[in-house]
Amino acid sequence: MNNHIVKRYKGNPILTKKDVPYPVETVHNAGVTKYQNKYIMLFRSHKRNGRSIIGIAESEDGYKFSVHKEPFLAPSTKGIFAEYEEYGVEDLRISNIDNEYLLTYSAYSRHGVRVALAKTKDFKNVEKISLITEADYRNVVIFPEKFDDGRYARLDRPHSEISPWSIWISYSPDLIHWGDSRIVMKPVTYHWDEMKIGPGATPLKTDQGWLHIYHGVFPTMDGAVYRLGVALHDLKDPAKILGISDEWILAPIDPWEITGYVHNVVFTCGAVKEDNGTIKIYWGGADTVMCVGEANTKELINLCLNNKRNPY
Ligand code: BMA
Repeated sequence: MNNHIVKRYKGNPILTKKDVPYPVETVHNAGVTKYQNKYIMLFRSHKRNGRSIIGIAESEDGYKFSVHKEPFLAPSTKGIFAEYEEYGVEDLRISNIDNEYLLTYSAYSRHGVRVALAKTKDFKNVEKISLITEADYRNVVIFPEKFDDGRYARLDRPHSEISPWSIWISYSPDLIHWGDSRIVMKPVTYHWDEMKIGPGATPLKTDQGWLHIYHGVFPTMDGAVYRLGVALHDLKDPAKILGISDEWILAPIDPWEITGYVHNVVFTCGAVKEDNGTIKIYWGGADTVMCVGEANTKELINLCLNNKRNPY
């Protein structure tokens, strides 16, 4: 077993609703990045009507975060975004590319769930750019670099009856028009991720490939269990998977991961690669609180390469 792969921070949970200066019921599924030597966390909160907004917190050390007075991103009230964000905005990811921060998040409405793209340069002013999927898509992570052909690449998770909840890749010349899509990995039957998988944290560049920490779900008599796994994608051709760890790297164990708004959930939208060979992984516990843990980059790569499961 590899329970030690992610070393949980002793001070978990690092952010809860008590830390938020406006009324919310949860603090979870946050995108995290570094900006001007600080850690920025864009976290999701359920309001008391059950719909979600995105708040912002910052930190000097990646553990102790303070929350800004006002939410960072909320459903639009006019224009095209208003129609598709009516039921809330969720699970934001951050990708730092060309001195801009790309923000992708789920937009819920009566038409289903789509993914929207916004941009910021300073985490103060945000511009909503475009809705970049139809329904039913979630979990878009954009690789933080353009590829040789000058295109952006993203992982996402469409849903269909025939091939449920798998991870796909698509490309774009301009971040708005996406295509050339293909599947990269699927859930595996009677495996910890057999029910569904989806992109998690924005992929991290290493000298051996792009590390992608994703979530996998197993159905039980007591509902679904959300865990985290790791895959390594080719540096030049991210559609090519070099290896996927057969074992999960994180499962709900702490009390605030086992019980909460939705029990038995660890769910990531962000991880930060440090200069000392470690990765800080941030995850929502039971859709209620934010947690952090540290993994060793080499160990994660070894898991992908030496103890593989097939992509599908
Ligand atoms: C998924 C999403 C996530 C959530 C998870 C567990 O389908 O809604 O935002 O963390 O379920 O409830």
